[in-house]
Amino acid sequence: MRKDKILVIGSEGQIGTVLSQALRQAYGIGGVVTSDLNPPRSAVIGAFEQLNVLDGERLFEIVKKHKITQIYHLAAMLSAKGEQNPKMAWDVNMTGLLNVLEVARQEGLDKVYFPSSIAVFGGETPKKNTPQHTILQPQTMYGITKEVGEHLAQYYYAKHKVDVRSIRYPGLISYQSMPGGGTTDYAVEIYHKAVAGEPFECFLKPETRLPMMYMPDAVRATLELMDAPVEKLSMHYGYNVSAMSFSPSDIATVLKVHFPEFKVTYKPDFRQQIAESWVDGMDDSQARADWGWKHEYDLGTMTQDMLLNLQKIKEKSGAKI
Ligand code: NAD
Ligand code: AKB
Repeated sequence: MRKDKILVIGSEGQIGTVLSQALRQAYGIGGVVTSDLNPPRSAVIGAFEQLNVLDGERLFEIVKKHKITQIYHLAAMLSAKGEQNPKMAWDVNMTGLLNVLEVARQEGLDKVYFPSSIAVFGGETPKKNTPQHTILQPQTMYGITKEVGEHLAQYYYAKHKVDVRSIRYPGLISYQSMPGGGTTDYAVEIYHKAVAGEPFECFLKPETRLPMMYMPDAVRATLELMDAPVEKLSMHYGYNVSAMSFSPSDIATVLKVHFPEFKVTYKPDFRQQIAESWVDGMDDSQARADWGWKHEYDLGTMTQDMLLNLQKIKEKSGAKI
């Protein structure tokens, strides 16, 4: 087992639920402390600390108490919730990150992980095969906080030698946990509805293509980036990573092969405009060259795995999922 001591902030969310488990496998139960604003939804294996990341003093206390050496900072307000409360999105996403970077600087932590997003793109950003280094004109408060967060990460590395690492995740799809208020959430909900035998009303137009990734690829990307020797990394802000791009109608077509009766209707809302400001797919050659990133899952293989696991959960619970 490795000697690092990890703190996961935002461990009860869509990514935190799965990433914390993977980290415990790598670092041991005693090597990982999970934390969230909300109490844990199920029995926690290992140490858990309730934490509002805006409370810098409490964050310092936890880092000292557990002798933390690395932080995975996942707490944030995502794109759709962020547009409903932009001031709060700025506070949570920016002050939260600044508190994490300050504790890392002052306590001399080894590494920090800060997830960025395709939400940094918008406006004049090239939509197809979006380059690593390009125009960033985010159109949401969430995207603005991710772009500024990337600058802060690079600044803390250059100025204070805080080893911050970051990935621009596409929309993430998982069966273990539900998404927390983003624009790509439909791509998780649609699987749940199909398996439950219920119709699905999509909040995006059928032809809206977005970059997406299956959670096992996202977790592996995160761990591989965090494990990469620092001298291999050409930057300390968001790496583009790609796996697949699809639209609601593409995924509906694939699901209808498995559930011929499955009904999907479309009622676009304010999230349509957010989705239209994002890109279609990213050029991730820098991540591939620097730390050997390579995706595994496409829409077909992800769908097989999602359906298998959701069916198992449904059978186990004996109820609707
Ligand atoms: P989520 O909304 O599912 O989870 C976020 C967690 O943070 C929640 O458990 C919430 O309770 C917690 N939290 C919120 N405010 C907090 C605070 N003040 N203090 C402590 N905890 C707080 O989000 P997620 O999908 O797991 O995303 C994690 C990170 O990855 C975020 O930074 C997000 O921007 C980024 N990301 C996610 C996706 C995706 O598709 N899920 C894509 C791109 C980037
Ligand atoms: C969202 O839709 O807000 C997130 C993201 C792509 O950052 N899933």
